[in-house]
Amino acid sequence: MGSPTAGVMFDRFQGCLLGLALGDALGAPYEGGVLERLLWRLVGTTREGHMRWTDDTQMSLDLVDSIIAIGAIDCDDIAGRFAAGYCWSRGYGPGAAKVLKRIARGEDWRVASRAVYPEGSYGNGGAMRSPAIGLFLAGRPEELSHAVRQVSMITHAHPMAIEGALLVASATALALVRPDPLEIIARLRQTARLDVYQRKLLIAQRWLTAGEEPPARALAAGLGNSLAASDSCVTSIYIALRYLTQPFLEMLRCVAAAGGDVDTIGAMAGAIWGAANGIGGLPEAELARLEQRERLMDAAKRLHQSTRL
Ligand code: AR6
Ligand code: MG
Repeated sequence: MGSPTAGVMFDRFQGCLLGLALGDALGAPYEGGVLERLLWRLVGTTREGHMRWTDDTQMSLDLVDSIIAIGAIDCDDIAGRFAAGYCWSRGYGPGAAKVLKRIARGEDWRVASRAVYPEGSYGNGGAMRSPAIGLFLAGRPEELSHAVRQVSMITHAHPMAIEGALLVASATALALVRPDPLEIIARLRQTARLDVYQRKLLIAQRWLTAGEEPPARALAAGLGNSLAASDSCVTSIYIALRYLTQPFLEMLRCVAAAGGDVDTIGAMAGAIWGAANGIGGLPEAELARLEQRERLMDAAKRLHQSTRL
């Protein structure tokens, strides 16, 4: 199998960012308790009638805009863009919202990121934006690992958040060039260091190898579905790989059935699925209802141009 051409890569970059935004926007109505769902019914649609996405997509766009502007990973610039992009109605996690408000007031991100939790946040907020780094540094695993760590630290300095972000970024980078589920999961098992990730990746590998899909409840119990990175990153990776050759909306049905942090699990799974299948694989009717579709497509185009892929 030869390397994908630049045209195929371009299609996959767009698939990744649009897949992330679509998984996010389609998952958002299912997230949280009764109050959160009621609130999303009020703010989840734009004036033009388009589906809004949440902080997952906003922070991914902030990150891509920074990479395009600088041509490299610059955490001070990224932190400034994260803070400027903050908007309460995008559903940011409570800890992340506080960190971003501190940065907006002029606090150094190195201080702000430890202000809420001294060991840093272990939420999945570092992982949900990491597919963009997977695209930018695909094929360069050492640079990827370093960049993911740095960018996660801006808001999510906890080792669990950082390793979750690395796994999601690596899965994206691997799906982009060689979308073979068993190969990807084997490579991720070599990457994982923390016990919780080693254990969950082994479960995911067994399920993928056996070709069996556990009932939604067993999936959530085995891999997790909460907003902790250790409870949603492997879940997203497993679902994306399990459904890699099936329709995008079938994959999202599985995400919704597993429950919990549906928008972020949908965003991460959507990004990995999209990196493998390209924008052509995404459902047209849903894409047409997505807010700022042109902006996302343009960001993917310019991010692709900034690489040699
Ligand atoms: N100690 C105790 N609790 C913690 C810690 C810690 N070190 N770290 C995180 N938590 P946050 P996110 C708990 O706020 O990861 C949005 O919908 C704590 O309850 O950093 O950016 C996003 O789209 C904290 O509020 O948010 C994601 O789906 C929570 O974990 C999701 O929320 C989340 O950490 C998480 O976003
Ligand atoms: Mg979200």
